[in-house]
Amino acid sequence: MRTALTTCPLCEATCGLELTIEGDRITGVRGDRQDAFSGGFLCPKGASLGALDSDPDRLREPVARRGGSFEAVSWAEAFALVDERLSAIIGAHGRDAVALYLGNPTVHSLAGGLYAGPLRKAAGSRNFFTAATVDQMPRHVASGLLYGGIFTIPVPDIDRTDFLLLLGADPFTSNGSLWTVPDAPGRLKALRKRGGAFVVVDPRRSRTAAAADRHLAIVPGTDVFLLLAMVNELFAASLVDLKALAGHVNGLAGVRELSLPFTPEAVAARCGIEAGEIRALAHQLAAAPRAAVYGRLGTTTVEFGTVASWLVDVLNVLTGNLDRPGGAMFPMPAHTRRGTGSGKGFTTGRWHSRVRGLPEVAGEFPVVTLADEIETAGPGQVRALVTVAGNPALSVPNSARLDAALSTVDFMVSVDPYLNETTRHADVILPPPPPSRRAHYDLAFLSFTVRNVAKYSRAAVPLRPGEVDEGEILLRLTGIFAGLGPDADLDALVGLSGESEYSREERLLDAKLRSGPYGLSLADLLDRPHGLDLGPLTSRVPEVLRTPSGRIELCPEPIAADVPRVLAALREPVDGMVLIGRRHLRSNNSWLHNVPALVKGKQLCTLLVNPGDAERLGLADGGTARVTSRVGEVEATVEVSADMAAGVVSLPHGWGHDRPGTRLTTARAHPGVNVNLLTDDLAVDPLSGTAVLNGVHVRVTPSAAQ
Ligand SMILES: Nc1nc2c(c(=O)[nH]1)N[C@H]1C(S)=C(S)[C@@H](COP(=O)(O)OP(=O)(O)OC[C@H]3O[C@@H](n4cnc5c(=O)[nH]c(N)nc54)[C@H](O)[C@@H]3O)O[C@H]1N2
Ligand SMILES: Nc1nc2c(c(=O)[nH]1)N[C@H]1C(S)=C(S)[C@@H](COP(=O)(O)OP(=O)(O)OC[C@H]3O[C@@H](n4cnc5c(=O)[nH]c(N)nc54)[C@H](O)[C@@H]3O)O[C@H]1N2
Ligand code: SF4
Ligand SMILES: [Mo]
Repeated sequence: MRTALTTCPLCEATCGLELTIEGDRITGVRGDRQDAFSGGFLCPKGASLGALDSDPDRLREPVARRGGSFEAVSWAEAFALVDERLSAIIGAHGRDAVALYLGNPTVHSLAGGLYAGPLRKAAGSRNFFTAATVDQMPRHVASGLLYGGIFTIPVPDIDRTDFLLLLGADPFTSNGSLWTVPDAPGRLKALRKRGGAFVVVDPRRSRTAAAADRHLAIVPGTDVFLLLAMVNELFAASLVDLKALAGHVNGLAGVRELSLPFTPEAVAARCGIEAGEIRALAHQLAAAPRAAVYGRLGTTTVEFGTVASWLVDVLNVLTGNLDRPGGAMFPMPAHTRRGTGSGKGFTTGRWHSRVRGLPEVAGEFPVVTLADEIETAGPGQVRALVTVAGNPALSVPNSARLDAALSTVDFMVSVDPYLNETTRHADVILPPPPPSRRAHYDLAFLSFTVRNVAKYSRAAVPLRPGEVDEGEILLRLTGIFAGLGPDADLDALVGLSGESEYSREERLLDAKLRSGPYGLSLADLLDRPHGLDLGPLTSRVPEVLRTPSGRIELCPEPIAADVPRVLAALREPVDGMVLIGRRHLRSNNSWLHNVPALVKGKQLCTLLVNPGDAERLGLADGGTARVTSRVGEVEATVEVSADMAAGVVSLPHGWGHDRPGTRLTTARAHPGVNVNLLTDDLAVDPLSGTAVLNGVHVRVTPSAAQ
């Protein structure tokens, strides 16, 4: 029995873990009290990492479809098959005939962080999709336009702020997103304890809203109006004060102009928030010594996701809170280079999707159009698919259609540890080893931390015979795409030569750290297994900017051009029920439902309905409701809850584990229903191509089966 330190790879909070290891199994998980960043915080998901790690349903070797079922094959056979089939399809139909989907856990692994780029480049296909377009792409577009870099994303400096306005985010449950903030609940409580306050805007009284100083139950999809009205009020009441940013911002007058029609009175009824309340909120934000506005899924996966994401930062700029301690700040990760203060800027639409003509954004197409590209014949049709760490059959809108489309591709390969709703369509599944047997450094999430920190952990347990590291799997696929076959020189693929005591990933990370702002090396991190604290966030404007002007472009043209659409929507009449999503502390997207400890007890996948609506619609707690949208219908268990605003129902995503042909023993016994049978693949935020997952029009009736 021994202990090993690592970082939890499950959500974005990057909690330090102390694992108890017996033989080669994790038999205990504790929060690492000495972790330089998380200080011992742990949630139920992290606590069950051992069960997840040794899940008997996890694939231990590659499988290939033979006839109607999957058979184990050797790695050599698996890669040879992938090479043969992908090369043939590329040879006959070109590179765009192979689509890639990279799912959420890609950004939670060092291998994914290092090799997704080379893989994508070698694939050379325009049919490139990721989870970003069912998640945060509006945030990237807003940052690209404002600052010139899509990863230039400010995070609330939670430990030093006096006031936080959180919209469409539930960090008590999600533990933060694009905001790496281990123990978000503890830090929010500490904010109140030192005399600060936080306000939550959410159609549901989430756990975060329940703990807040104030909860504003907004109508789904209307944050954009609320935020514009706050901007309007800041100008009207002469509360705009850029402070230190004054010499660094273009477009202030344009922003004022855009906000003019959106007075608090004009938006109040549409948002379900009184004009006086909106004014008070703007004044509270302006008056706070140090404050930050933050928006997440409820502001991104909505009809006006990009405009709303932009407005979050506009409010931070107008109140002088961007880039100052206690405001919304830009972290300085140890593995990225310092900026130069200007750059090429950011554009979208450099090419367009074949079927729907949707613009490319950050080199990808909206994943809502993957089914179109598979189904529609003609040159450039998608005939093969590679999925890495993704379960789009559950995660993507109108998933009945996508699920059917997946069964028609000529060849599909999935890098995934499970035979699940998506990978059941694959011809070959390549399973990576479990978390205990891989090294960890958070290339993605260490860029959004509330303090500058760095931490590297080697694998807690060596690979078992026959296991292949995820880095090697991804590079073998890269070699195949590059036309070098399954046995390419993997070091050469990533520009390495010669011998080293370090692994390939360690060498690449070491190089990044050495050219980073702190001049660290891998050895420095190996010396600090609990992580290295590099201090509080510091101001980075203008160095962080990559706009051609070297200034913050506060009123970018593409955004200004979308505001008339916002104004038109403000004037549209609205009625009927709308559907929103939610998360649960014991669930993580689509793939933790096979862990018994996380699904036991009260059912997690329920339709939350406000008591008044339940009575009016004839729905009983524990009964079944039929929910119908433009694209489909589901029958869901009703949970009557005063937490829901009237007219709004909520279903979580990632459920619907009742599909045949999966190997998910526990999840199948707790299937839930798939909310993405209701969400609409035609509904997107046009600037980012991001799906509208919150604010879906539905009809709710008692189930006939009742
Ligand atoms: N209606 C609705 N839909 C949503 C959302 C919503 O709020 N509402 N949320 C959206 C968001 S924010 C996201 S991020 C997406 C997530 O959706 P996806 O990108 O599809 O990701 P997951 O559901 O997390 O599925 C993860 C997959 O990766 C596999 N996996 C786990 N660990 C590893 C690993 O280490 N390596 C590899 N190769 N595979 C691994 C799992 O078995 C699983 O198949 O869902 C989106 N869909
Ligand atoms: N436990 C757990 N943690 C997770 C995940 C998980 O599945 N489970 N997933 C991870 C991933 S991939 C992500 S992207 C993050 C997401 O992180 P968050 O965005 O913090 O997570 P959500 O719980 O989806 O919070 C979104 C909130 O927006 C509200 N909302 C819905 N529509 C609207 C709207 O129109 N306006 C406003 N203002 N609010 C609205 C919902 O009621 C919900 O409370 O969480 C990450 N962490
Ligand atoms: S909060 Fe996130 S990172 Fe921390 S233990 Fe839970 S799942 Fe892991
Ligand atoms: Mo996400």
